[in-house]
Amino acid sequence: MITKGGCPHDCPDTCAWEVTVEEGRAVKLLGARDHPYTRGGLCAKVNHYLDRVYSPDRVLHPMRRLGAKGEGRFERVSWGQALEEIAGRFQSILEAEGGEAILPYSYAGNMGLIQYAGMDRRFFARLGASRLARTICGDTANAGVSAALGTTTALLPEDVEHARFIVLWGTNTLVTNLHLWPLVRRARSAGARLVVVDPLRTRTAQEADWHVQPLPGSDAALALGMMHVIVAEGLQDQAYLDAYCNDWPRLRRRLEEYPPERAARLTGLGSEEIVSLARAYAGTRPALIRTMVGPEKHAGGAAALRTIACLPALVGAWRERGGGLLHWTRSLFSEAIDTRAVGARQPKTRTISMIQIGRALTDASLAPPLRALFVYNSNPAAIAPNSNLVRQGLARDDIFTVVHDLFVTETARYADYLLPAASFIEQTDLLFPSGHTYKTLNRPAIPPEGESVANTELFRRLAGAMGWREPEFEQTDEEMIRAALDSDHPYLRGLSFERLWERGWAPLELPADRLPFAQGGFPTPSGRCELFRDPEPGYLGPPVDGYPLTMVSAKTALHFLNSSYSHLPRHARAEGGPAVSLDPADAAARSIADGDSVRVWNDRGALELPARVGDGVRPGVVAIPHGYSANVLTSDGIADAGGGGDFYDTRVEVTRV
Ligand SMILES: Nc1nc2c(c(=O)[nH]1)N[C@H]1C(S)=C(S)[C@@H](COP(=O)(O)OP(=O)(O)OC[C@H]3O[C@@H](n4cnc5c(=O)[nH]c(N)nc54)[C@H](O)[C@@H]3O)O[C@H]1N2
Ligand SMILES: Nc1nc2c(c(=O)[nH]1)N[C@H]1C(S)=C(S)[C@@H](COP(=O)(O)OP(=O)(O)OC[C@H]3O[C@@H](n4cnc5c(=O)[nH]c(N)nc54)[C@H](O)[C@@H]3O)O[C@H]1N2
Ligand SMILES: [Mo]
Repeated sequence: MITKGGCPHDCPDTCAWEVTVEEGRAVKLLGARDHPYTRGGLCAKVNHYLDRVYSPDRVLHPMRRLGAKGEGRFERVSWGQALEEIAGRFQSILEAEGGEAILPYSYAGNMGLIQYAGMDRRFFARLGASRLARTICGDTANAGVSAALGTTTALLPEDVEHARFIVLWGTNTLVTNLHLWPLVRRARSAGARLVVVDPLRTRTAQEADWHVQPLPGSDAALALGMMHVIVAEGLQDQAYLDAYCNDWPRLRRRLEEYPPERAARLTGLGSEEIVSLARAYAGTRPALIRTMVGPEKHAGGAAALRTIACLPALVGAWRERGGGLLHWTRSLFSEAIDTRAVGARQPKTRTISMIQIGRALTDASLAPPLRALFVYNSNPAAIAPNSNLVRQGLARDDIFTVVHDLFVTETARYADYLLPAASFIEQTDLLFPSGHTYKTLNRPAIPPEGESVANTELFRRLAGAMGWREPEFEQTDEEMIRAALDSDHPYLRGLSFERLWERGWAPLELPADRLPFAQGGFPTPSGRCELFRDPEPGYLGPPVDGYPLTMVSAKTALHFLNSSYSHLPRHARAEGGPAVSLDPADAAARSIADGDSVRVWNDRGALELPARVGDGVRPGVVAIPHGYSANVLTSDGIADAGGGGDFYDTRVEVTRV
C-alpha cells in the first residue's frame, strides 16, 4: 500500500513523498514524482528517513529519570503514571508560583501546521505559562526585509529561471534548499551568471561563476559599497526610485559614507571586486537576489538584510520577471490559511527569548523563578548558543524538565520525564512551505511505533490529566486542519480536504502574471519601498569580544538537519565528524598543519577538533559545521531587530594541542 505525504522538516523545500507499507511495516519512502516542484527528489538526510523511524535508539515508551540530570539513564513507566505525575507537578507549581514558572521550549523540529503550533499553544495558554520568543530562525532577516518591502514574500522560486544574474547572498542552496538548484541550473544554461556571497567556500560557492567572500557580518557595508558605485556611475533606475520609493535623498547621503575603498576595508574584499560586482549587478537584467538566513545571525543582521533588500529598487530590477528578491513564500499561506483556528490567544505573560535560554535557566533573579521546562520539537542543549550555560541550567534539580522527542537528544539526557514522539510517517498534518507554493497533506502511513504520540495527542492527553474539559482540547487533528482550510481566500480556490487527501498536494492559486512591485505597490504603510526606515541601512561593525578569529557555524553538514540525524549511525558516518576549517595563513601563524588536533576556545568554552587547513574559509574566519557542538562557543547576544541571535559573530582563538 502506498500513502501520500510530505516532509515537515524545518527546510524550505517541503518535499512530497510516498510511503510503501507492506505487512504493517514501511519499506520504502520515495519522493513523489508528480510534484511539480520537488519532482520525486528528496535529500541526503530524508532519503534514509526510515532509519529514523526504525532506529533501535528510538524512544518508544515514556521514561522517568534515574541518576543525575545529564546522565541519560531512565526507567520505563506507563503513560498513565507519566501523565499523572507531570500534571501533579504542574498543579503544584501553579498553586505555589503561578503559570509563569512554567516555560515551553519548542521550535521547528516539526514544521507542520498543527504539530508545530496547535494543541501545545492551547495547553500553555490555558496554563498561563511564560511565553517563548521563537526567534531563532528568520525573524531578524524578516525584520530587515519587511522594513524595506513590507513583506517577506516577493519573488517565487519559479522566477529564478528567468533571471540572468543570480546572487545567492549568504545561502547555501545545494545543502539547505536543494530543490531550487534545478531552476538555477536552467537559468545558467540560458546564460545566467551565478554569484555566491559567503565567507565560507561552501558546496554552493564551489559551483558558482563568482564567489565573493566578505568578512562575516559585513553585508550591509558590501551592499552600500555596491550602491555607491551604482549611483556614482549613474546606473540607478531614477524613474523607479522617484515613482515607487521613499527617502531616496537620505539613502543617497548615506551612500556617500561608503565609497568602495571604505567598503573594501569593512568587508575584507578588494575595492575592484566591489566595483565589478556593482557594475555586473546593475548591468545585467533580470537580476535576482536569493536570501534566507545566513547573514541574519549577526548583531547587524536586520540592517544587512534590509540593505540587500533595497538593491533591486535601486536598479529597477523589479520591473521584469526574474528580477528582484526571492526570500520566503510562507506568508502567502498564512494569508490564505486560518492559522488562528489551530492555535490559541496567548495571555500576556512574560516572554523569554529562546536564544537566551541559558541565561534564563541560570538567572537567580527571575520572579517567579522557573520551576518547569517543557521541551518538544527542539534540542536546546545542542542548538541554542552558549550551550555550556544552557546545560548548566538544564542540570538544575529545582527545574522539573519534560522532553518529548524521538531520540535521547543532548537535551533529553536532562529530562525528568522523557516522552516518546511519533515520526513524520505516523501523523497527520498540513504542510505549508517557506520555499515554494505547494501545500501538502501529510497522511500517516503506519500507526505510531511503540507508545509514541504526535504533539497534538500529547497535549490532548496532558489537558485531560489536568482535568481540563474544554472542547478545544477534544478537537481531532483532522478537525483542526479542516478549520484552518475553511477560508474563502482566493489562493485556496477549489481546495478541499478531500482533494488534498486524494492527491497529496495542491498549488496555491496565484495570479499567473504575478510581477510583484513592477509598478510599486509595496505592502508597506506608505505603499513604497522604504529605503531608510528603522533599522537604517548601515554597517554596525565587527564583533568586539577580544579574540582574533570569527567563527561561523553554518549549516554545511549535508546529512544533518540542525542537530537532527546526528544521532543516526549512517548519517553521522557520511558526515565524517566535526572539524574546524582554517585559512592557510591563519594556520601557519599558529603552526597548525592540516589534520593537527587543535583547541578552539573563547570565554564560553573550548572544543578539541581536527584542523582542516585549506580554502574552506577566508582569512580571519574559521568554520565548524552546525549540528555538532559548535554552540559551546557561540555568542548569545540578540541582533538589531526581530529578536534573532548573533551566532555567527562568535570570536575565538585556535591553538595547536
Ligand atoms: N542539510 C541541511 N539543510 C538545512 C538545514 C540543515 O541544518 N542542514 N537547516 C534548515 C534551516 S533550519 C534553515 S534556517 C535553512 C537555512 O538555510 P541557509 O540560510 O542557506 O543556511 P545557513 O547555513 O544558515 O547560512 C547560509 C550561509 O550564510 C553564510 N554566512 C554566515 N554569515 C554570513 C554573513 O555575514 N554574510 C554572508 N553573505 N553570508 C554569511 C554561511 O557561511 C552559510 O554558508 O536551511 C535548512 N536546511
Ligand atoms: N551554531 C548554530 N546554531 C544554530 C544555527 C546555526 O546555523 N548555527 N541555526 C539555528 C536555526 S536557523 C535553527 S532553525 C535552530 C534549529 O533548532 P531545532 O529546531 O531545535 O532543531 P533540531 O536540532 O533539528 O531539533 C529538533 C528536534 O525536534 C525533534 N522532533 C522532530 N519531529 C518531532 C515531533 O513531531 N515532535 C516532537 N516532540 N519532536 C520532534 C527532533 O528529533 C529533534 O531532536 O538551530 C539554530 N542554532
Ligand atoms: Mo532555521
